[in-house]
Amino acid sequence: MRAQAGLNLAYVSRVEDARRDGVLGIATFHDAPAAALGETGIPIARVDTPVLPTDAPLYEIWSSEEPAESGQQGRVQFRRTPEMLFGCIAVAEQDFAVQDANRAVPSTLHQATAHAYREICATLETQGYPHLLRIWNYLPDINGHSHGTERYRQFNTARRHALRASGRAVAGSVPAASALGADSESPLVIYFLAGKVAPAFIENPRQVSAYHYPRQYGTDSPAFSRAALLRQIGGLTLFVSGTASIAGHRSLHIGDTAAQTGETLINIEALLGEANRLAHGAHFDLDALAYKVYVRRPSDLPMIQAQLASSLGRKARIVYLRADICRHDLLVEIEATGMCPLAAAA
Ligand code: 3EB
Repeated sequence: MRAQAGLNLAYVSRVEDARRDGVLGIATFHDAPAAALGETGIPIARVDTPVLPTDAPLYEIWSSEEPAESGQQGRVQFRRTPEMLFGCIAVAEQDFAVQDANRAVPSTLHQATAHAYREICATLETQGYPHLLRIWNYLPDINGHSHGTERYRQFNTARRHALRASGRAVAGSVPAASALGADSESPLVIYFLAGKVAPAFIENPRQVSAYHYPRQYGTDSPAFSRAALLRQIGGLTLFVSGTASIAGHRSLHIGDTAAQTGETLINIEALLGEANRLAHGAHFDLDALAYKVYVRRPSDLPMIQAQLASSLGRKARIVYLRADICRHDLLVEIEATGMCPLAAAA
């Protein structure tokens, strides 16, 4: 009998395949007809990033064999099992005050981010899932500027302050994450997985930890880990954060998408090496992960596809999205998830 990893991930393009048993939460991309999913109480994060190459519908489905129930706290919609909680929140910047002539009001993105993170932390606290494992952040106009700074940096400041104000770590025990641009008309959309037990947080020996990036990348460093490894009774789940062509803290291969893709794969391999040292008996292979690839310029897609096909083989599951990446000089970013069932103890 095949042991279940405890948590499952599928990328599907047909809504019928999204209506399966045990679904904890769904992310849809661009115009996936989420209405067809019906009034199921399952949290759905609606992310506005076009699917490449043809803008076909795409559903990212997180599921589990455990009994689950849905709920809502503030603006956070969630579904939880005895072990895990999937949640999502969408916050429109228009909901927040713009400028006050007499006071320096933070940007609307700062306010929306702070609000979202405070609500997420409050939900985890109240529902009893203290460990944030993995979080996906989609910010409209991520490379835009206002208030004298880039919007991604505003997001970093607000995320860091809100985590700290909620009594949480901003370095070390911080979740695996992705932070990408979404359509400029989109709200801030965040979805996440949290658990009752802490994962192992993994850093990349080739990279400075993002939470220790020097100030040239912003006054407040990004609060995320390079990967998180969750151990459940049925198996291990590895969450690899959005990974790019960065060594040390510098972006490499400026303007060269193929070289950036290669460097990114080297970074993911380095993370797999770290994960496998911690996985005791289980093993994650590069070609057995599920990949989500963010492409800044759609015209680069064929080259990236060809390169990943030759590096990862045909077994790897890969989906592609059009998205801006948080540094203007990065052309591609890749996140990944691995599931490794453990044999049930005799
Ligand atoms: C990097 O390595 C690329 O701010 O949550 C990747 C994953 C990146 C997550 C985040 C940012 C984030 O710095 C950018």
